[in-house]
Amino acid sequence: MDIQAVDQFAQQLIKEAARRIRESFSYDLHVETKSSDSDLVTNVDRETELFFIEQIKTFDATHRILAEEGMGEQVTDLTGVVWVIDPIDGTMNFVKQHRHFMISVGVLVDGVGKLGYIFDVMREDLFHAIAGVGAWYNGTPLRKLENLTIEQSVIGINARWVTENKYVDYEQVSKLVRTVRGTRSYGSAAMEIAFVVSGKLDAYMSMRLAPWDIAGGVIIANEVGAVTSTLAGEPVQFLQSNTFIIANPSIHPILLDQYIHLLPRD
Ligand code: 2AM
Ligand code: CA
Ligand code: CA
Ligand code: CA
Repeated sequence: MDIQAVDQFAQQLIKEAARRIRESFSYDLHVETKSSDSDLVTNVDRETELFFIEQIKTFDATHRILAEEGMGEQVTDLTGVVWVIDPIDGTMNFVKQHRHFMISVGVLVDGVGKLGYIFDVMREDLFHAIAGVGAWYNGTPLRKLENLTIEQSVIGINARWVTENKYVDYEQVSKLVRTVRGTRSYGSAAMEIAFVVSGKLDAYMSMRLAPWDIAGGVIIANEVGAVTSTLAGEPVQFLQSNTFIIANPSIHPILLDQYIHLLPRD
């Protein structure tokens, strides 16, 4: 695969998809719920995903696409070139706030992340990386993350973490919330990951994320030294949903060892 050519194509494609999403505000949005009242999808999520699939297949018919709304083919292995795409990450923000939603794209070759993109559709801000080459924010190189303490950290965390839940001991998380400098919750996993790789947040954690929420971000994270794993400290997988944490390397082990105590699962 010609990485430079795919990178150029991907950047143009993402910007064009974003332009179409911005235009969609001028026509009717059809909002439906999926697994629950908080799990939303719109015609624009689906249309954007279809646009990606058509354009990628025209670029190279051998490339496969794993995307949230399932408009592509079934992808059950990662051989060859696989694009892992979330056409709109933060659909609730898209519907309610008309901002704070991302396009997230990761390009894998034989299961290894090669190109990663997170694009803020309304701000037209691009975070991207080429594995082994570097990572950029709107063309400016992102720097390696600097060490800091838990007390100096600002952490992306959802309010559910400090209520009773089936994943973690919430009293330990409450202790973390009282220890850190601040907490934030943005409602788009890709946006929070983009903030960690650019040092605007020092960690972000989620009890359940799918491959398309994290693929682009994990590839960018590797280039700046941000550590990604499941909450059990295992490597993240691109074919299944799991718990997720991304953090500055100086606090990742402390978060897992001292503050995130997984509850036994049946
Ligand atoms: P989405 O907007 O693409 O659905 C919201 O807190 C974040 O979690 C968003 O990034 C959202 O992505 C993601 N999310 C929402 N529901 C989810 C689910 N059932 N499984 C995994 N991720 C989910
Ligand atoms: Ca969704
Ligand atoms: Ca998502
Ligand atoms: Ca989505």
